[in-house]
Amino acid sequence: MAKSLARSKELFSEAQRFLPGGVNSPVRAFRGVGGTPLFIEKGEGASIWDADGNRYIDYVLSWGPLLLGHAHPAVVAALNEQAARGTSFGAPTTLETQLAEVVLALMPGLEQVRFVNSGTEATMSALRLARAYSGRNKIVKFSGCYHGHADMLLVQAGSGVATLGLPDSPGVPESATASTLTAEYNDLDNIKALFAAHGDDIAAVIVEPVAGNMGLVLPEPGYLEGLRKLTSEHGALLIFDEVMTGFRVAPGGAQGLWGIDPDLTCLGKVIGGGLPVGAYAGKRTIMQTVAPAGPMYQAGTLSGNPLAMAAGLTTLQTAFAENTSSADQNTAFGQAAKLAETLTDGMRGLAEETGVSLQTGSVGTMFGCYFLRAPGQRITSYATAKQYADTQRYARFFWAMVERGVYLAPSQFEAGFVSSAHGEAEIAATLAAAREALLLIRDG
Ligand code: KE4
Repeated sequence: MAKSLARSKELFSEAQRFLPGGVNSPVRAFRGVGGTPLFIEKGEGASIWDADGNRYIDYVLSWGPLLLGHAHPAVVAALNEQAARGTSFGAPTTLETQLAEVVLALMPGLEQVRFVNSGTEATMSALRLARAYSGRNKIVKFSGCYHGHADMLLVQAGSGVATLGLPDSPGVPESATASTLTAEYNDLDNIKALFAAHGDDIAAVIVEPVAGNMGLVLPEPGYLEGLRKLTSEHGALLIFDEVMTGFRVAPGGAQGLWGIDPDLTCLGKVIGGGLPVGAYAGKRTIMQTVAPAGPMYQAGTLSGNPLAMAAGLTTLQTAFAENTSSADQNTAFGQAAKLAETLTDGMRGLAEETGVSLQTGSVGTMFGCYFLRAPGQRITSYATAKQYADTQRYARFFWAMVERGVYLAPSQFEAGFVSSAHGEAEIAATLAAAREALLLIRDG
């Protein structure tokens, strides 16, 4: 029986009176899949409930932050306890030191960290730091990679901008992007040519080590190592934007998974456990450039906010604590990663069974699922994502899954996430729904 979404429709038209597009972030408006966005009223564990009371298994998880799922008791308790002691002081608290210690312990290549309030602030500040430290101006990003909405980065961004078809946004002055070079992801020759032309003036290369904003695209074997070698040879800093991949693809992020040592790392999402946080981190010699230790200015009223620190600290401590109760000494993270693999293995089996062409895979607790226009196509970059991804078919699949109680990213150019609150039952129910949905869109 079709789900009633009447209340979401009402709330959306009311929201549009007060908020541009009725939302506070474009991708939430469902332009990538059409129809009315679901207004969510509650989340608990792996589930969310919309304003009409419909329940869904959630694979968006606030776009990655909720590694433990919604309203995890330990996170809620930590927030309640801290709130009762005060929500913000604008002064140092030991919570910031504690979270920094845990982050640096999980990512041993990092020596110092600065907390900010979003991933956008993290990448914007890391690039300013790279320019301040190197004395150079140019920066390099990759088509299809998204690093937040700072002016200098809104050129051929992935994610929301790709979905909205805005290759670069109005309001971004030429001067802001004049020093931003764009290269092709997974193409070492392309960036080598760029360095040959501009090498001495490139301050930094910023990259999503696993691309999650054009759908899920893994680095080709040797690609990240190639970027590391090239940037070192030319004296440019390598910045890993691990806002999404940090503590999601592996306990030590992509840098831990593949043993790459970037000069700077951007973090966000998981380290805030659902509260607004971002961070940029790196070698002490570089981070000592940041005010007040050094001359590079960056500041924030709510940076290191006690509530966000408490939620992030509890999330990381809970996710990576050895689960001594289970025989296989698993961690909550390890369980979620196993389920992501089970999900995408299952999707590959369903693609075989139904004859629908999919490109699907997982890295740790992150996964992707492209609907391909024809069998045998392989998406390895933004150009191939735009060429091969069947966004119409994805949209039909998305709504067929909503109908069956599963909430996926409302855009083909996004990644999905599993939490430690998901279990075998959720994965089995999701695959059963996917089988029906694939048969429906195959024949429909
Ligand atoms: P925020 O400013 O949205 O906290 O972080 C920006 C950002 C930076 N770097 C990476 C790799 C990111 O994925 C993001 C933000 N991710 C999107 C999801 N594709 C956030 C969702 C949204 O824009 O509403």
